[in-house]
Amino acid sequence: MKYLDALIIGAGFSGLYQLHCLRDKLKLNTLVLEEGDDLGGTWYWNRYPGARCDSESFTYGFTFSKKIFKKWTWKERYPKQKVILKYLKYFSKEYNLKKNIVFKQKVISTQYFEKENLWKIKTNNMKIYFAKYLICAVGSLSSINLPAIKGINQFKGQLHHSGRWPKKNINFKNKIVGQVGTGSTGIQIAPEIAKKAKKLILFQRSPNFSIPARNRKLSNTNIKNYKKNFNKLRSFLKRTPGGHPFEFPKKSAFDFDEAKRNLMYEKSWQYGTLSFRATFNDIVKTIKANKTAVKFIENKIYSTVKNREYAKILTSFDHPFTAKRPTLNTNYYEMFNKKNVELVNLKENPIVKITKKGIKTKKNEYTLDKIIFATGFDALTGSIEKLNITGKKGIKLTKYWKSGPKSFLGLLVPNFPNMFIISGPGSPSVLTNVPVQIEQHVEWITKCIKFLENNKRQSIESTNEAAKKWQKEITSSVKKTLFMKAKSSWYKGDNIPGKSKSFLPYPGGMPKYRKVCLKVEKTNYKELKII
Ligand code: N01
Repeated sequence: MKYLDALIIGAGFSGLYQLHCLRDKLKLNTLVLEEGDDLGGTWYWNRYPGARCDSESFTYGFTFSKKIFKKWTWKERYPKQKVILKYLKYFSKEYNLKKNIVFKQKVISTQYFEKENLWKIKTNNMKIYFAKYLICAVGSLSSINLPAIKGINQFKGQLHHSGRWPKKNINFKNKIVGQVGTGSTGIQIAPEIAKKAKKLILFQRSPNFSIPARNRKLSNTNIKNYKKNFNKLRSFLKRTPGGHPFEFPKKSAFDFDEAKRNLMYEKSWQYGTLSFRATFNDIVKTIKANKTAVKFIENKIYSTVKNREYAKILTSFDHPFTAKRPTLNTNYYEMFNKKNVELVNLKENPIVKITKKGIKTKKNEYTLDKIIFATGFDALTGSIEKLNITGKKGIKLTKYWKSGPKSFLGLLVPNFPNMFIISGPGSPSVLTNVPVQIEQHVEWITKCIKFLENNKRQSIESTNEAAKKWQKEITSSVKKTLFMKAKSSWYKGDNIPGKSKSFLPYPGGMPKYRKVCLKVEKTNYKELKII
């Protein structure tokens, strides 16, 4: 049994920075519990072939310290999973963080004791910790979604989910591989498997929009420049809605004739990055402008994929561009020109079951050596709910969130005092370049705890009114976007059977969100319940 000031769950970007802030700045007795056997969070688990971040490397890290920023060198435009892990290890070493992290500790329950004002945290090793502050730094995309397809346990070959990829190398040579899922992950894995496997059969339910990443090595001049411009970059990333290094222009798609518009799309297409959506200011706002981007992307797919039937399947979009998370790719569409790649349209030919030998669809049976599920996550709420959290008066978080997550700013939840969530539901989180959001959350939490400690307060908690008001803000913000036009999207919880259907992240953009958070802090958290 151990008594702590603060206990953090998760040793990814957010847990590591939070540990540094609470332990080194506030001098609190702080500990991190981590399920994995090393740090890294999302980047520890997602070690599938082709795993790479699609934010540009020099923006995908901490910016609170010039020294930390400058000492580390990103060598490619987009960092590989292994490189991100190295970066986090570098960060951890700089602040000697590992000494306050306990690995292989899966939290199985957490409970708040009102009289003692303590959280009790239990792990799978039956270790028990008590802490005044509980910080959930468990990541928005950590709880995997392995669909409950009939017969899934029958398969005799190897079956893997991208989000729990084994450490041991998987050999695809001379193998027939089935892959289910074509989101950001699936689009990265497939071209890598296709390079090695005898055959890759890709099972697509809905096509995703994908823009060429155009990864490359950074030149010495690139590296020198991004380091030199640290101050500018840091303030720029704080100004943009998604914490990315691009802004939306003033120009509408209709300020230009079709020929000029397509030239501008072409320029963005050749440039790569997630900034394609910011070619014009109205792509993400109006269906009419959005359709011009969709048409351009469809034409690109038709001009790349030689098999007309495949091109048709890959362009059978059921949502506007950006209504679901757009993806970046390296040779994804080109891959369909390989002889060893087959595309199955699950919309016309759905999976019926998984058998001992492979996947049986309505029309065929596919014999496979391996099945890869790139089927995503129980996003934003899944990893928090798995902590089995009980708040005041025995209130269970899972029950409290049954009809949708309720929180204030995604940071605090009514009835769960002194519990903070980093990048949780109700915050911009997955709609941003995540480290930018994480940094803002960690700093807000640190200042809040400092306020409580300096003023000798016991606890802070969101009121029901504050959480309701915030939910209204999310609902009204999302109306100004195209997100709700997607028939089915994990942003709305559609991918998990039985999950409540509400828009999960805050869609109003980082600058607006930052302003609200700052106001709460500057007014001494007066709309919250402080004891
Ligand atoms: O997961 P997804 P992901 N039968 O949910 C399909 C981040 N990320 O792991 O669209 C058949 O997006 C599903 O089909 P549909 C990023 O934020 C970042 O790819 O629901 N298919 C879809 O095709 C991203 O958005 C990076 O019809 C089923 C796929 O599986 C988020 O993580 C890299 C199915 C799931 O796509 C999640 O991405 C990777 C079923 N039963 C991820 N169930 C980078 O930074 C689901 N699908 C680069």
